[in-house]
Amino acid sequence: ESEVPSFIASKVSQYSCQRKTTLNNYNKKFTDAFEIMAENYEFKENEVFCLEFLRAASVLKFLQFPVTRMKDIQGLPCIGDRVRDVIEEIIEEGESSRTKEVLNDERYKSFKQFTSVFGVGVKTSEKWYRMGLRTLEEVKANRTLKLSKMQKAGLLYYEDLVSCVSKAEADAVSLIVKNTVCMFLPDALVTITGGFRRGKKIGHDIDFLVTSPGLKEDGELLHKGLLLYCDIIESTFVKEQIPSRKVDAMDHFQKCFAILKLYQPRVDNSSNNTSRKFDMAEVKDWKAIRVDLVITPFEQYPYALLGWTGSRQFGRDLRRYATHERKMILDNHALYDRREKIFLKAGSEEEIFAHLGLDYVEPWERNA
Ligand code: DGT
Ligand code: MG
Repeated sequence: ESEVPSFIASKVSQYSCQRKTTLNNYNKKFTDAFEIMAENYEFKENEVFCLEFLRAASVLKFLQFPVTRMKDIQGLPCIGDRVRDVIEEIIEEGESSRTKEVLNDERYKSFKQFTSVFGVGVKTSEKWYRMGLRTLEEVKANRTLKLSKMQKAGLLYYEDLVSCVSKAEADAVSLIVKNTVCMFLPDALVTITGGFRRGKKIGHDIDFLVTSPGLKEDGELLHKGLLLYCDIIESTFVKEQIPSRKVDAMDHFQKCFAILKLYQPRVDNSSNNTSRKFDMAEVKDWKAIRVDLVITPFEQYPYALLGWTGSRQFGRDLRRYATHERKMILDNHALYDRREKIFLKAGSEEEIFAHLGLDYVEPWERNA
């Protein structure tokens, strides 16, 4: 047949925004290990080592074949010595002793539990760990802790929230959100972003972007009732604000980290009709679901869409690429050309890629 382009490791870009990464991962064995290592460094607030493992994971997710020999990774970018050691051990032993150590580490195990609660990050986990707390049971039993509203909600709906969101649930919530938003804002554009837009079948939350051609500066949309728990962050965007250079900076949109009550038809597993009446009263017929709603001005919508579609690594690399290769600054609101001292307008994601001189990458190819 015609020429199959042979794979040249040294031609692989160090930026994931110049690679196409689908959900088809041939190297899960390695990337799972890297992600555990990265998470442990995140818990230790060692950003450099954390990013090193996340970048390496992203490169291996891109490969169209499973790595079986050290020769397979020769010439690839973002594979430092620490990463190489883990790969070597997995190839030889089938697993990594470093990763196993992390999984058995008391601090890692506690942080993993603590951060699984909505509203609890590394900072809070650190505080609890220093207080001698080790498990969520201990956290719940501790009467002296001052929990935020968000954390209280996180614990109250914990079981529902840790069980992931399915695509079917995302579609159901999407209908509800669209219908509700359209009651207040008839010409609204409501788009699912995050992992579901990248084609994932499960997620930890559902991310939505809301805009409309006539959207006022501060939509009062979020201040109307629909949510079980809602932490509304008001917009802090200032017009013509130069994008932030920080790769992981939060954006300035009005947004809401919410928990939505999704009513679900009950699945009746009991064949025993006598117990049924009793069960029906007990069974909860809804599930708590984490939803992020982001409200954006119409002109910023393509930038917000690109930023919120992710993946996180893809977004980081887009910004890093803009800064280092184009002397531009990209964030979720705008793209600023530092040489020309102008903001580059865009009506679609395609136009943003074009401004950056990048080939367009489809959402399902952004699973870096
Ligand atoms: P998931 O929900 O765990 O299945 O995976 P994703 O990819 O949907 O991740 P998620 O929901 O945490 O965030 C969606 C995207 O939005 C993520 O890829 C990057 C972006 N994003 C979320 N939060 C922030 C933030 O605080 N700052 C910035 N710059 N971007 C964010
Ligand atoms: Mg998400």
